Amino acid sequence: LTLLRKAIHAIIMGPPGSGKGTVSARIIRDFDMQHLSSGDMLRAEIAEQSTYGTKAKQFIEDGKLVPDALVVELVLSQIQKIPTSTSWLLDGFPRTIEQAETLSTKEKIDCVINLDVPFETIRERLSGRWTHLSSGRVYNDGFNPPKIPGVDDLTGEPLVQRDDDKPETVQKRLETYQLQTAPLLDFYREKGLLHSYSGTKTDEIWPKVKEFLSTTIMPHVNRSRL
Ligand code: G5P
Ligand code: MG
Repeated sequence: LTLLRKAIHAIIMGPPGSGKGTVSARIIRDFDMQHLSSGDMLRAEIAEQSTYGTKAKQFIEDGKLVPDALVVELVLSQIQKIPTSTSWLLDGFPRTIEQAETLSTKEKIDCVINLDVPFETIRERLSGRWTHLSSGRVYNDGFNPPKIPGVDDLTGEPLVQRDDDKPETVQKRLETYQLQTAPLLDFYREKGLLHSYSGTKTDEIWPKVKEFLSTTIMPHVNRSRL
């Protein structure tokens, strides 16, 4: 089966805890796309104690954004490693108008998926989140618990609670989002790229995202369930 298809460049946006990681995992399961999460990249840099990581750590712990120059360099260098024929999905980047403008000078963006989830729902969720740091896989006590508590399903490695999931840091992250990232919605709406999905449950949002993407990208054969 050979199909002529063009690589798609997509962005997934939404407040902290809106389900970007969860929806991204479903997207890459069902579609041929590479997932690039700026948060996962930064946490990997911190774990390696690299120069980037050392600079970024305190901002993340304070619920603030890491400076634009640092994140832009990190994310663009990862995008440049992806073959031009491969579709990609950016998660958590861009997060400021300046980041979006720099990105648009380097890469063409085809669509922006926005997860519009109420802050109240988010505060509840993040207190029960468990993360496998090296892969970025996320679990939740109620919603999708790991098979064995505290252990990643695929690797058997331990799960951790992110340092920035403390309630006071979550509140700060939501404020940062409102102030610095929400204005991006208009930026992409004006370009006609924004596809926004509102709800309190990923299982209700996901079928709509999937339907939209199916009009743009070929799903994997026989894997499009769940
Ligand atoms: P991150 O890593 O990008 P955030 O804050 O944008 O972090 P986060 O917290 O990773 O976003 P998410 O990916 O949107 O959230 O959500 P998720 O992990 O999939 O879901 C959250 C929880 O809810 C999980 O436990 C999941 O299982 C559960 N869940 C999902 N759906 C449901 C549901 O329907 N029901 C229930 N009950 N639960 C559900 O960025 C971290 C930091 O890095 C820096 C910043 O400091 C940032 O704060 N950073 C940047 N700084 C500057 N510029 C950038 N571009 C930066 N990118 C990262
Ligand atoms: Mg995430």
